[in-house]
Amino acid sequence: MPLEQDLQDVAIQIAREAGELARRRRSEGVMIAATKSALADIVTEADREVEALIRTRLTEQRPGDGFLGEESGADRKLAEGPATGITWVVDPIDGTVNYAYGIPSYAVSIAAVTGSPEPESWQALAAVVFNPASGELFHAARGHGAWLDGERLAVNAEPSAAGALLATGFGYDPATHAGDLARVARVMPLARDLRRIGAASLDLAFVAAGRLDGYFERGLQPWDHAAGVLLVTEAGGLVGGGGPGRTAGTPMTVATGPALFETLLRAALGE
Ligand code: LIP
Repeated sequence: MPLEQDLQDVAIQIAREAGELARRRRSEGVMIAATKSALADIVTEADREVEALIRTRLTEQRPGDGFLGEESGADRKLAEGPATGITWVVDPIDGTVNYAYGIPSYAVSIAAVTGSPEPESWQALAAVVFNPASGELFHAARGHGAWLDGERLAVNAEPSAAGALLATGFGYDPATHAGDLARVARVMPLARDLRRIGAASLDLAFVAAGRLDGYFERGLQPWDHAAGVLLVTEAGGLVGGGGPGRTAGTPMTVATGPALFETLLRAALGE
């Protein structure tokens, strides 16, 4: 079996177990453990517990790989470069605020990347985005397509004449909101409507599935977009942003079908 598909299978199995734990903890009641970059940037006990489970399973099944997780950061191996050249980039519960409020739009996001652990230069080989509340598991292996429940996914080639159905998000730092709202005002002329789903991994999965024509957001961290980006590109979409060489990353992430890409990227970047 090609490495990409082997890694995808490992990620699918672990995402299912991790998602089940997240869903169970949700039903038992959510404990806020701490706040991070801002008062609104919360971490729950479940975020930490689910990440620890994923890390344990990966160490059991893929001992030589590196790990970059939202809640536990990079491990020692990253600095030296993982023996296998593979790094797992993990967001245990993407959409933590949705999770805390009981909105069933959150996901376990797991990606296997190779090359340097910098989003600008890594190459994603396998990806899983699993929403345990809906039971939907989106997955992709590089060169083998993006899938949901056995259906091959494809982005919308171009939006309808009514305009594009777009999604976006806002960071936790209130000081960034005015700029984000100005960006929305620049983009709205392209849109038939806007969605704020609250989890970048699901926004990207929905672009891959053709449920959205496009998505744009400033301020994403590597674990927010690592898996979703491979879903979009394996579904025939384009991803870019404000990073070096217009790569996706914290400055800006844009994902759409081919027809809308340049227009949305320019509007999002204010070019
Ligand atoms: C969230 C992203 C979302 C963004 C939020 C937050 P988290 O990630 O998925 O797109 O708008 O500000 O970054 O914190 O739930 O893992």
